[in-house]
Amino acid sequence: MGGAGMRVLAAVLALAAATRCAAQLKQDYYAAVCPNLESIVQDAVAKKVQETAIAVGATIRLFFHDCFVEGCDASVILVSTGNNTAEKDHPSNLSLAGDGFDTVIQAKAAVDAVPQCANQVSCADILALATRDAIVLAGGPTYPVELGRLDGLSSTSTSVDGKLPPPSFNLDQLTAIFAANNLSQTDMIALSAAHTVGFAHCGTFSSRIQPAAVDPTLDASYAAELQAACPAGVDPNIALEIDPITPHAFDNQYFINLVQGRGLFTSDQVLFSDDRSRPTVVQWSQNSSDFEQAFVAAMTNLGRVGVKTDPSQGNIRRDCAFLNN
Ligand code: HEM
Ligand SMILES: *[C@@H]1O[C@H](CO)[C@@H](O)[C@H](O)[C@H]1NC(C)=O
Ligand SMILES: *[C@@H]1O[C@H](CO)[C@@H](O)[C@H](O)[C@H]1NC(C)=O
Ligand SMILES: *[C@@H]1O[C@H](CO)[C@@H](O)[C@H](O)[C@H]1NC(C)=O
Ligand SMILES: CC(=O)N[C@H]1CO[C@H](CO)[C@@H](O)[C@@H]1O
Repeated sequence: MGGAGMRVLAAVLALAAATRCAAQLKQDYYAAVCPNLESIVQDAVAKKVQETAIAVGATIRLFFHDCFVEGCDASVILVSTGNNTAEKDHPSNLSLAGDGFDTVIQAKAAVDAVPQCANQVSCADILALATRDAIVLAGGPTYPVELGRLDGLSSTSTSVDGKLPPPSFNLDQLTAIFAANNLSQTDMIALSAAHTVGFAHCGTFSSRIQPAAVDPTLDASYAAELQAACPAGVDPNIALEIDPITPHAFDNQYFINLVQGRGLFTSDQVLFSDDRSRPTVVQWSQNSSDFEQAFVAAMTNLGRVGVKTDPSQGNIRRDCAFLNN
């Protein structure tokens, strides 16, 4: 075959591969092996959230970190071993709350307790389902979850470097790191609204509230509240609600806060400060159904990032925290 023919063939194969990858996740992936999967996971997540509402934010953030490092493959759940420091022990794991991990462990145990389902469902898919269920339990929109992800075969601390956005990022940096994950700027703005629930430690925003140089994009009275709550600046033991107005509700209050100069991180407030994203923030602050529609689309896209569907790339872990041996 000539060079041109090769190139055409390569292009056709690449297209076929891309199409196949996108098409391989499907809602009813486990219909035959575990028909009640959705309700089993939902019940387990509801039980966990009833025990501690902290599990809501913790689970949602865990899913985000999983997908942005090596794809949505539950690699973030693996623990470090004698030979290997895992993703979760990277310094920027910064406080991935233990209740997120436990939500997945509990849901996995509930799935495996049903003989038909035992060891049939990946931890990556259980995390994707649990995230949706946590959002719904907090009053957010429901959406169908695509399934069929395999669990990854490795997890290394070094693979986290540069993959997660720090709270100091500006709009261009945020847009670029989401684009690297096939997510649009609109997806990025919508997904940032996950900060409508959950907690943040003082050190993640302390640079914005230095008495000598308070970030001018921050509302003055909110800045004073934050200074009072984080007097020493970076006390690692203090965490505040990211959305103090409706901290437990998954709603569009996040965008209302941004319009009022009450975004907690630089990366939150910049979505309003920057002319290019402000119209979207204003729109979603005024229309929660428009926000919910964009959020559902963005979560679906997030759930497709780097997924592994070929048996050479992954498997179904028996214990989410350990590789099968
Ligand atoms: C846009 C860039 C993002 C940045 C810079 C960012 C940064 C952060 C930081 C610094 C924290 C506080 C961690 C702590 O101090 O404990 C946090 C918490 C959180 N983030 Fe993000 N995040 C981003 C996007 C996302 C996305 C896309 C999601 C999910 C869709 C998400 C969900 C959460 C949740 C739910 C919490 C609260 C966690 C808890 O209560 O345990 N974040 N984020
Ligand atoms: C560590 O590596 C050694 C040699 O490569 C191997 O024999 C051992 O099983 C590994 N231990 C763990 C806990 O992975
Ligand atoms: C929100 O936008 C939709 C169209 O996307 C419109 O049908 C609806 O009336 C709007 N709701 C509010 C409260 O403005
Ligand atoms: C982004 O999409 C392209 C084309 O579908 C795909 O080849 C690539 O693996 C995707 N990247 C991620 C991080 O999912
Ligand atoms: C929850 C968790 O795994 N936290 C770890 C994050 O990383 C630091 C530093 O590497 C560890 O000390 C934490 O235990």
